[in-house]
Amino acid sequence: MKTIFETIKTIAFEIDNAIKTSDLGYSNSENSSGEDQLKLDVQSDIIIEKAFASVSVVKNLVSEEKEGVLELNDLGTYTICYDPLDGSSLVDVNLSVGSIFGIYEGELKGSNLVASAYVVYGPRIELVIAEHNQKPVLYRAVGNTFKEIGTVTLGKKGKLNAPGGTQAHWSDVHKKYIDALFSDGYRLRYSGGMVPDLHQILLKGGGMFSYPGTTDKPNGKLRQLFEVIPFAFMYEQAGGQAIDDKGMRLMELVPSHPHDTSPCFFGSNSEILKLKELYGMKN
Ligand code: P6P
Repeated sequence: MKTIFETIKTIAFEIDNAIKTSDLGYSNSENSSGEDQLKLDVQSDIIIEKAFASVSVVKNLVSEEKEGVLELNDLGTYTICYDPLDGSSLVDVNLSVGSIFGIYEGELKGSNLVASAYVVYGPRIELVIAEHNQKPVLYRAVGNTFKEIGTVTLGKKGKLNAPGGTQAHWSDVHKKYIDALFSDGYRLRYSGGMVPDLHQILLKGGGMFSYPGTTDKPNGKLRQLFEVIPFAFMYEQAGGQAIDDKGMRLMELVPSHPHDTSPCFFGSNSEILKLKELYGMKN
């Protein structure tokens, strides 16, 4: 596992350099979710694939930018599901973006997640790694290495509200929930980049990030294997919760297809409790 984390550190510097030096135009292709691919999406995906090709414990790769499962090492142990550059369209307005990694052993489902990691490409490059039975650990790039900063913990209640999805397509109960948070004094913090938006709530010690099912996207937008489950693990290990719109832990998801999505709520305990109350979920 250490080799995987060290490889992610190398990947982080290479993708950060690509962000700063590459062409921001669109490639003439789409990803598996039918989204136009930026050249930077494709380039970041290639960087990651090349980096893990030489890591013997990595058996397979599943990428947001590719359809199926890429077999790397038959004798490997782990499958890494990743979003190489989440929120890449924000690069051309100079906002932060990120890479997300879910490390699985065996069948690709939440309960088989062994560890997760994400990188934030912002004013600084930051990396957070979560493993079982310990708090997530924050690292910060200093020169050409990563310095360990400390652990990440969510408090009981926060002040930040990151409401995703098109508001015109929210359900009445979801609008009621979001309005209740704002009436309680929460501040809007939403950039449209899942990684920096969730990173901010983690580092500020609490709040709610939501991307619900909507009338235009009933199963939400965020992908289970390489966005939702890795961050669900992060939030649970930090002392918070991560559930879907039925109240099920996102760590219990069993995708039927590598690109399946799920409605998702990530938050500290107070915000999740209020969600369950308003949505009428069993506690
Ligand atoms: P919306 C970026 O495209 C992304 O996949 C996530 O990073 C982000 O949280 C979400 O979509 C934003 O979606 O519909 O709120 O613009």
